[in-house]
Amino acid sequence: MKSGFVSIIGRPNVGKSTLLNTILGRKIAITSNKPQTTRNTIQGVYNDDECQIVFVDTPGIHKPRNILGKHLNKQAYFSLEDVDAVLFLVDVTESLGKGDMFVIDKLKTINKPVILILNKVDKISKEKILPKIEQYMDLFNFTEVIPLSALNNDNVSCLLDVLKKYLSDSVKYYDDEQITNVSKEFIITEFVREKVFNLTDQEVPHSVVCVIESIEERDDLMDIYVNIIVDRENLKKIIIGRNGKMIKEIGTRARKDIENFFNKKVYLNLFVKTIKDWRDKESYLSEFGLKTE
Ligand SMILES: Nc1nc2c(ncn2[C@@H]2O[C@H](COP(=O)(O)OP(=O)(O)OP(=O)(O)O)[C@@H](O)[C@H]2O)c(=O)[nH]1
Ligand SMILES: [Mg+2]
Repeated sequence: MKSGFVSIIGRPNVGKSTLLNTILGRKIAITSNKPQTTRNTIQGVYNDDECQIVFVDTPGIHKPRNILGKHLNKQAYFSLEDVDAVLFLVDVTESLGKGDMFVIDKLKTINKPVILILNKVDKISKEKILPKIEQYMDLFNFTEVIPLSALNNDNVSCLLDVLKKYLSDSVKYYDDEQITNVSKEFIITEFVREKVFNLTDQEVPHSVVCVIESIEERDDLMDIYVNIIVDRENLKKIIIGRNGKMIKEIGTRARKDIENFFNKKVYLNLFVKTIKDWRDKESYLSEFGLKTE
């Protein structure tokens, strides 16, 4: 039995969380077509007969323009410590640019095997992949290069095989049935936040924080109350939608994910509040790496 930690890093929106979910065969990390979806590092545990690999999904690394940006990068950088290997994910449909250089500069400061993952190969023709690999290899000495499609689960098993040779330990960090380190509360609020990301426009989701009010559990039933906190009154209106249509859709979709995850029947009650009406300003601000004065 071999075991180890592997960090998944890269620019925002390249498919890091999608890859984690595909590897685990279960959805634990939220995904969206908007950058900066992931705000916290999340560990996902992969087990097979030969190994246990703890994957660390991270917020996308980018040139920070504000305190939230710095906060997200810091978490991603932190994940580079104490891991056996690093997966550097790139979106093969995007051209290599300043954003990649920003991450590669960081990779140069760590002394770890880094595997280049060219993700989203389902979106381009095969002949275009090789020149991409050459471009990246000119910039950094990646120990391996693996093209794959996280979304279509294409070539992901090859990545798992390759990773086995990098595992340095032989202890199990997690019990077989435990698939993540994050709490029940975190998973629930993330599923709600994901629906806000997926159903609203660009400006809305980035100021959203979801907080559990209460969870009551009886037998195979969960009664859950979640507050959706935003920083402006007009965002509250957008999230509620005309005649409550939007909040209803967010609730229906989030409930399905929560039911699937916990395998229980769920009653999900959502409330939208603005930060000025919210009792716990500190927890809202800390999501963005901010503090109250
Ligand atoms: N076509 C295609 N789309 C993909 C693939 N992998 C991910 N995506 C899409 O890319 C978008 C971003 O995926 P995420 O997994 O949220 O990306 P991320 O790197 O975790 O993003 P951040 O958390 O914001 O840093 C989503 O719309 C995914 O469905 C892939 O292999 N092929
Ligand atoms: Mg993500």
